[in-house]
Amino acid sequence: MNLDQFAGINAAYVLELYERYRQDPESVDPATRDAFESWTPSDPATTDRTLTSGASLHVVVGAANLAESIRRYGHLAAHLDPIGSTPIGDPSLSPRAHGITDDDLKQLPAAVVGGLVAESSNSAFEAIEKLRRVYCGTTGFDYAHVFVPEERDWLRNAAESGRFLPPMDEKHSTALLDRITQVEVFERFLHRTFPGKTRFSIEGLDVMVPVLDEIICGAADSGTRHTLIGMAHRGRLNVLAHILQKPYAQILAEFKDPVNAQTLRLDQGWMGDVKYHAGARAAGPRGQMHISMAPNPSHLEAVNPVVVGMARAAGTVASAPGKPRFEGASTLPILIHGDAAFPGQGIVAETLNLSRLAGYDTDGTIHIIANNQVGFTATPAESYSTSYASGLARGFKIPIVHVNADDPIACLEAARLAWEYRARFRRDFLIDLIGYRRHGHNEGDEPAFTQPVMYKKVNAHPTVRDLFAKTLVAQGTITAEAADGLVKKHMTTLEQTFASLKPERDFVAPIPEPVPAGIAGKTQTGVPLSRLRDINDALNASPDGFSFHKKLERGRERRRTILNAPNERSIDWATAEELAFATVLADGVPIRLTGEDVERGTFSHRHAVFHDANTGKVFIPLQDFSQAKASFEIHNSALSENGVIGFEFGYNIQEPGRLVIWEAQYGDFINGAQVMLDQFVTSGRAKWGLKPSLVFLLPHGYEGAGPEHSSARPERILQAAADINLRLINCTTAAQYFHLLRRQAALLTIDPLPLFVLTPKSLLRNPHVLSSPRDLEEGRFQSVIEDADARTQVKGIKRLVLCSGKVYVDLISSERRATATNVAIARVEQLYPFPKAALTEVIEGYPALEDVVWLQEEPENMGAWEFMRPLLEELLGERAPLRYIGRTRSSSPSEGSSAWHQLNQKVLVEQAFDLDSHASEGSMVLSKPVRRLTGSKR
Ligand SMILES: Cc1ncc(C[n+]2csc(CCOP(=O)(O)OP(=O)(O)O)c2C)c(N)n1
Repeated sequence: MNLDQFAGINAAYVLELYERYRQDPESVDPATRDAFESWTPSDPATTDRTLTSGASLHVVVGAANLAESIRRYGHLAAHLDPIGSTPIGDPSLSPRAHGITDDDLKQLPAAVVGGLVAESSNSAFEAIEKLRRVYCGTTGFDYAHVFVPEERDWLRNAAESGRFLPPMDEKHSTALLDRITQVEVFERFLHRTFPGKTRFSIEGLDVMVPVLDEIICGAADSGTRHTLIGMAHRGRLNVLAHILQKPYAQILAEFKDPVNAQTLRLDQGWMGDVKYHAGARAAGPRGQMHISMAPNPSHLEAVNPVVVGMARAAGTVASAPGKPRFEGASTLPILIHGDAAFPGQGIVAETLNLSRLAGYDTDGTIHIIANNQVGFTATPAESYSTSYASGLARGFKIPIVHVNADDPIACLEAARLAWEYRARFRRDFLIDLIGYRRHGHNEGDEPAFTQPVMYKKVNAHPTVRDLFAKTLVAQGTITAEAADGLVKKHMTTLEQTFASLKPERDFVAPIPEPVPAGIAGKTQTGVPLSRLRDINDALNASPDGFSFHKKLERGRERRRTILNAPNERSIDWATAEELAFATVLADGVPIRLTGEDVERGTFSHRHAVFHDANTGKVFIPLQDFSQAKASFEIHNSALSENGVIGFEFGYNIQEPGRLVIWEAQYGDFINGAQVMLDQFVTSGRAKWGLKPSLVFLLPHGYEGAGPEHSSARPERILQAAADINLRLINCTTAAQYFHLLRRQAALLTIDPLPLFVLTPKSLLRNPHVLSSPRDLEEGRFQSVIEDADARTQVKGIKRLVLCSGKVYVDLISSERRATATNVAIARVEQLYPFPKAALTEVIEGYPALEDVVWLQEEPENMGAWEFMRPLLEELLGERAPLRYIGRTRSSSPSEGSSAWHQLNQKVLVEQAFDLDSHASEGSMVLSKPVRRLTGSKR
């Protein structure tokens, strides 16, 4: 190849490659390496090799590199800070760094710079100047990390063409000024009327509202039906008022916080929440769109996966059998982040990681960092290790636009670009909206204690409305009087609303409907055997030409006849689950099941997804049987708990008519999602009137696997249990599980509650959990299962052992069981709501009780004991003393050694049957009478 034949930009490129090759021959591909080995370029400094334009090569290379540097690093020199800090800049942005001068550029054709700016320029100098205006003005386009060439080209073109700049004729400019005025006046009014009251004002980032207008209008014009917004405290009231159209009267009434409204709420077990956490729903522009703001807790960024899950649900069509259909264009999630919280909170990364995964993708979330350059009192240097607050998004290849919040036109351009990019590429986009915080963290806070220099500048800085009004007046677009008139107009509206306010009338709290009593216990969940058989046949029919793994084929063979003998205990846990799912689908309720490795099941028991042994092709029986009337979806999740539980919670509350199930790998790992459980799942009803019905399958049980693979921490769930806000189940038979799942599906619309199920590990294959087909046909979920063997000799029973879950099987498998005829064992299958009536009936069935034992595998300070104790004491009264048998108090949930576990487990079982001896030498098991707690009624 004759390398000297290249000219212009091509020559520059060849020289650049050559330079790379000289420094590291391995850095170029082998063909290029071969060509360079036999080539010596002329020295541009001495030989003046000319291009077709007559310029020397090194000037062309310099110009091309300068243009590339501006496109890549121009944002570092952009004027992004409204209060005027100096941009850090970058040496590569000056011609000198590339060995050229402005005069050199003036001699070069614009084509060297490339792109749209070149087409309208007479020289490279002119084109470079235009690039500087684009990349180093008040917008910093930061997209070089986007690896998809088509996207990068589109972004470059979008930035350099200016085609997303908003129209700024008189009508549009005035409308924008009016909107910014409305935003500012609302805050000024609240500041004046409720001095010192916390409102987390938007001031300094006022343009966030018109930015949202622009995105939402873009979406509405494209037919989006749902916009779902998640945001923290900053600017929330303003967004609620102006984007969600929450009436001023309602917001002002909340500031008044009327006492009688509070009383009303408490009477109903309804606690409510502070005003800057509440959500809202509204019809959007053009009427066809719904805009929702999810309620969120103080825990910053925790709402992110919830909103994304809501968007996924809103865009999913689940009413037809098979795989559900996701229509991304119908739904738009918008997340507004804090500049300290975005880089600081891990949930942000967990949520971003979901953005491109099947089953979680929303066709793009638009992110806005409400960047006021301070986090409470912490500086950016104290808050993040990345160059920008948005740094994390780069790793996810999300295009970023940093923009100065004092330039409303640049901000609207960013918003329009964000929407168009999202619509076209169906991926996330981030606007880093850089402003300042007008007051302290809240309005009563003194920011000058910690940021004295910054606040000298802020206090002297005009508002964005002032600045924009001045610009429009100077341009002659509007008169100063007309600009002032806008302020008066909005102030008058607020003053009049306040004057006619009746807080007791205007205070609107979404009081949840009372929980219907007793429905759950009466729900019929049996399925006729003939129907079960039809469905089972359909599930086990093999698709033509599909090769199952040999072992799995054998399992399917067995499954084909599993319902043949109605009274034979043939139904195992996995079969019960699949039949429950299939019958729920046949009843027309869609199902979504997710979690780590759920498709196969952690314990290789589920096999909801088969892989052809030869081709790897996938077959999902629950998506492919004729009786189904609704969709089934199942996804192995990312390795996350907090993020994915938040997502499923959001999905669930958005589409409450679907059965949404999340399974933990081991129940223990749910504590990684404690924020989601505490802040959303268990308290969402009391705080915001939400009615979640998310199902958690939590493998639980002491089997010697160690402290991190034993306990799903039921004590934490029970600690959060009050006002009938959840159900906690630890069931012991396949039929119970079948009825439980079917009951949950039946209650979704009439008595929804989150359902926590402590699920088995070893019991998955234990004959003791097997049920008969008849049990599926006739039974229903039982909150307590009494001792069927002991019923015949009730008068001889001296001890009633109450226990829950797998330990029951340990007890009945013991050889002591046969001889201990004076001990009855009842299983508490439902831990919450406390099954008072069922337990009373069991206890009353034994007239000669000498004690009642609560027996558990968990240490005394864990498991259900501390929750059960006062309830059992109250129930027992003077009838019989209460005894505790279980492990002693411990800081770790279980032994780290299998041998030690077995020893303790053996003693535990022996103690249950041993009415006299309480010594447990060498073990950590305790059998102790319980001294009555005084006044411990619940
Ligand atoms: C998870 C969590 N940790 C701590 C806090 C306490 N807190 C409330 S606001 C705040 C600062 C947030 O800064 P930033 O993200 O920049 O948002 P800004 O308030 O400046 O808008 C902190 C630390 C919280 N609410 N949530």
